[in-house]
Amino acid sequence: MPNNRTYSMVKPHAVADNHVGGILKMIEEGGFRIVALKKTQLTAAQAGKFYEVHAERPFYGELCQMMSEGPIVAMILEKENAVADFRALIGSTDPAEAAEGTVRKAYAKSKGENAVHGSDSDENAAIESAFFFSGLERY
Ligand code: IDP
Repeated sequence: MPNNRTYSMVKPHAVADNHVGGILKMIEEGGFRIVALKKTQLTAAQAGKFYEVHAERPFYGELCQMMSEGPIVAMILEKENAVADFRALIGSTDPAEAAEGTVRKAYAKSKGENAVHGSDSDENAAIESAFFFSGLERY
């Protein structure tokens, strides 16, 4: 995975509330190209695997439940400096601290239900993209 790519997903509450279009619009207007995109649903076990770095955190159980309660929209995004620029576009984890103009300011409901995921490093972007998208898919 080149350094100009990141992995993102629209979280279940935002999919359920029909915010996929609005979020994708912010992402495209933020200068990102959608390289790969799919709607799918995680099992609690798959969510647990995806977020296993947080296994010791007190919110882990709640996070796995929340991420598996409905469909998500998974995507690989491309832009120069993708990981850092995407973290800036989505804003702080806690929407109360997210800046105006960020995706989480617009669509997050709480620190847990914060609308979107964004990889925190190039290494994790590659791991997370491979979790959802096969290398055999053409993108
Ligand atoms: P990030 O998504 O902004 O990188 P992380 O600290 O990596 O934030 O946490 C991963 C996800 O875990 C968050 O996006 C959020 O959904 C959830 N989360 C983080 N902190 C809390 C919390 O204090 N309560 C409930 N959920 C949380």
